[in-house]
Amino acid sequence: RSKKDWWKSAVVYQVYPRSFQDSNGDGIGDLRGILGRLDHLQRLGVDVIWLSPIYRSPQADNGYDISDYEQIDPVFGTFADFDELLDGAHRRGIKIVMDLVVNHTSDQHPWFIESRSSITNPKRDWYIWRDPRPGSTPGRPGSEPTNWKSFFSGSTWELDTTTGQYYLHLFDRRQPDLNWENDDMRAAVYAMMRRWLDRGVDGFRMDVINLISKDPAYPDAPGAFDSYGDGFSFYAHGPRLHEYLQEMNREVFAGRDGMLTVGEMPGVTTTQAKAFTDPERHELNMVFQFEHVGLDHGEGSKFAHQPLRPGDLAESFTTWQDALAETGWNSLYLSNHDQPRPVSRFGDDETWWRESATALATILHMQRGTPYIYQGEEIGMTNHPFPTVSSLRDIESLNHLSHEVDAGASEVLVLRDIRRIGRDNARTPVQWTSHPLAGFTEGTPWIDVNPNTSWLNANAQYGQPGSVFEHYRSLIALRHELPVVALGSFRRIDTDSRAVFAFERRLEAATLIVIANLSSTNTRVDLSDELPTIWSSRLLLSNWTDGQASGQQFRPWEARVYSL
Ligand code: ISL
Ligand code: CA
Repeated sequence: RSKKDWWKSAVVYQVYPRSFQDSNGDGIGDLRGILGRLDHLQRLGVDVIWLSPIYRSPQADNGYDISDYEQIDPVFGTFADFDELLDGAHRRGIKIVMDLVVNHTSDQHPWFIESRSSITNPKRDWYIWRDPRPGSTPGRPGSEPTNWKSFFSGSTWELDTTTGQYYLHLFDRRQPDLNWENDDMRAAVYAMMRRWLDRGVDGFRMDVINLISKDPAYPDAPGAFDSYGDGFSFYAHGPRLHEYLQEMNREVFAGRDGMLTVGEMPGVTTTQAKAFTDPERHELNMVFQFEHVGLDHGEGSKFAHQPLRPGDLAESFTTWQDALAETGWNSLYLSNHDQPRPVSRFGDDETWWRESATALATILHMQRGTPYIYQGEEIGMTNHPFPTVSSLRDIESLNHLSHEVDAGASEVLVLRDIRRIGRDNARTPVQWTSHPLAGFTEGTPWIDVNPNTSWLNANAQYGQPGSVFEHYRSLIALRHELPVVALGSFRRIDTDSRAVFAFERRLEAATLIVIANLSSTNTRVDLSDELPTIWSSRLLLSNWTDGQASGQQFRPWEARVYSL
């Protein structure tokens, strides 16, 4: 195994600091809280922590709105706390990768405060300013420079009355987009990144990095005049994206070994992902693609629902495994801080909670690529039954709610959609204990704890054979022990059932066969043509731990890994 490509055999764990562990009773997770839980991560066996933003921020989008890239937000702690955490992680052999949010800043960042102060300010061009549409009344819907719809509802443009121009914000109006066309701005970002690497961090997860280069013509999206249209094809994957990533490589990463880079790329295609992660091009180690987390999105909005069909998930995973088989590298994930909980979304969190959580983990961790575990996923945390709109915290959900209600929708129905797909599902506190506050805080948590912490918590799972936690631990250990898990080739094996995901992994003399029943009913798996002797092969791992695995009969969500 080459040391240079260490990240190919690594498992990454995402910490969303606000919801991980509070150490001082203010109800908000913090750096000292993470420090106190490093034993959990070491026990799980992960190699890397990806730390969601801890920089100074007004917290409009929980830290994805940064007002100072080089300070720690006081709510999370101090630089002394940060250095202690970095050191504590490194002493345990765990690296730390920082979140890098440079498509936009907070509107409270000094760069933006300067930029908005006058048209002639030297930082004016660090953001994206445009005149109102000619002949329109500035401030009125329809006078925005383009008709693009924001990720967080409404227009992507906000009128700034100081100068009468609009600024672009693909996300909330408090998250103005940086202008990557500006050389000085890019140089400032690279210098900031170098200072973090000098401090000892091990790489970056780059927030919406495929949005930093926009179509310089700023065309309208096709669509009705008075409603906002989908401008994605104009603001994503712009003409200079590859150039910027290569420049960043030269300016920031050249001469530094052992770094990990992963670019978050909503809407990225397999062809594009292959190019971004082709080592010859010196851009990124891997990207987060979004295909499988869009399978249940309806037309036009994530809040519109389209039920998953059996086999959809397996088909999508297979597409990506096949596409990046020769060139490039996949990241693998079931969830993150923007997604609902996978056991509730893809599994069966009522009848087959443990079985479906472990089956989903098995099919993910047995693929080729670098797996990412989102905090709480390793104990099978579920969606939260948000009872009322007052229990919601997420800016995306709250903006969506107010836009829909203004447009005449029923609050009850909007809340139903948010409960299913909203980001707050991922953001309830990690459930460490059975105490009503889950061991997360001794104060008032900033967002409610899921009441199921009474039985669903880490303490109840440590050392318990077959628990979700112990299953994740086994999967990670298997990846570290057997090079075939991280590096082997992937080949899907067809069976006659849509609910079954079966595949082969192969590296030199080693062959693994993974078979999972991704449904809540008993299923027969017929492999008599392809692998007639499979049922007498060595069973390496199973999520039904009763030792009763019986050949081709698969019980609900039964997942097995055989070694040939
Ligand atoms: O959450 C999503 C689904 O609605 C995504 O569209 C998400 O907004 C997109 O993946 C970008 O996410 C990243 O940038 C956002 C931030 O709010 C997210 O938390 C972050 O992961 C803006 O910085
Ligand atoms: Ca705290």
